[in-house]
Amino acid sequence: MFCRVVDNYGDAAVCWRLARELVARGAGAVRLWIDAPEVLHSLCPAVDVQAARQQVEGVEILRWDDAAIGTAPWRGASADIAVEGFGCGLPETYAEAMAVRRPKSLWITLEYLSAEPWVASHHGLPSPHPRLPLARYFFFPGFVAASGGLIREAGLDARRDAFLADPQARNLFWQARGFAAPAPDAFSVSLFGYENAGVNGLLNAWSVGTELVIAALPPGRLRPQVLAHFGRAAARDGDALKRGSLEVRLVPFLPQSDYDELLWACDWNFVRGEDSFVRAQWAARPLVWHIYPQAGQAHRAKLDAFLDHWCAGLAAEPAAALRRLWHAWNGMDAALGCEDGVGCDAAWVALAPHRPALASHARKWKKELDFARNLAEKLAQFCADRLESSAA
Ligand code: TRH
Repeated sequence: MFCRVVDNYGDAAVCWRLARELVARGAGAVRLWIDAPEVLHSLCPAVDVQAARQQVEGVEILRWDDAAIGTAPWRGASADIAVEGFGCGLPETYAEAMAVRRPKSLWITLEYLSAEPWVASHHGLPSPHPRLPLARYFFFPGFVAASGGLIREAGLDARRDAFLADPQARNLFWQARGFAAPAPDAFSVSLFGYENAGVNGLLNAWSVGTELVIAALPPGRLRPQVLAHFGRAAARDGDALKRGSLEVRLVPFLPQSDYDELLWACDWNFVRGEDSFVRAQWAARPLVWHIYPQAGQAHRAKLDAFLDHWCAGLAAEPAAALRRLWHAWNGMDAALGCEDGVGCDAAWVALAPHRPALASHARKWKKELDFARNLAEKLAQFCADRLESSAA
């Protein structure tokens, strides 16, 4: 598996999750080439940022740089399957080694997750290499049976259920980050996103309500704006910022598995990108997605396509309230020609009466996704079928 970190955590997060999942499912030995092991280290502290080569959780991790490519152990001995994460390309020498290998090896281009209808017809299509005689295919994650599915490890539900059934586990989660567990009648929310003009409105709405709102804020691109909202230039993990009915808790950046616990510990989750977006769905809680902005506003169709799926079967009013909040949070307001010209504060207030309906729908949505086959399983099967037919 090859991974180049373009920005943020998502590229590394998805490749790392898939690599571990393939190992856990016994799909074979997995070697992950990554150009920024320091990003992986943030997600998994056991990863040594200095090591050129290491074994973590059953995955062989190699630093991907030009020098390493020149002396790579796979020269002339490429793997059965090469997975290219998010169109990052494969090293030329590697592709050449794949082309002459017998039996032939397979090149999988792992694409971005989307709920758009075209995914079903594009998933699994061949993508002939312009120069080399290589079998290369697109693999699209997705929410429908005809897509590549979603990454989910075996035992995730059991881990979540055990956490939720054990109040002590919840207490320990908060205490380890320097806070007491929120009172049972408080509303807790996690706040992971990019810079966002809507955050002031949201914080205002939470601070003037009658219910106590606990917002857990990890470090990152949104944090400076939240600090500015409280008139703070700097703050540290473990600090709490309070105004009216709102308490913002500055939580540290958590290892990936602990981030799941944050999602489970909160009533609602604001997430972004790709991997946190999927994990919030497995958490079976309502979510607000800050989608990764794309050139030409291409992300807007992607966001609406997902909303269409998520809201299917949901009553019209909660669906409209949720749609309005997602649009406001993503800046898809009247100024951009979108019908929902409300700010996040008004959108949140309008949504409040629908929270119980949205919470129960989130559980229903998660159950529906349970029927979708796991991405790692689908990928392994897809590759086995192609390798078998090329050998025949
Ligand atoms: O970080 P992201 O925004 O990632 C991306 C990249 O921008 C990428 O270029 C783009 O292609 C992709 O989005 C769509 O968001 P994402 O995908 O949610 O990845 C964040 C990961 O960080 C996810 O695995 C959850 C994890 N995480 C932790 O492990 N601990 C934490 O405390 C937090 C807040 C997140």
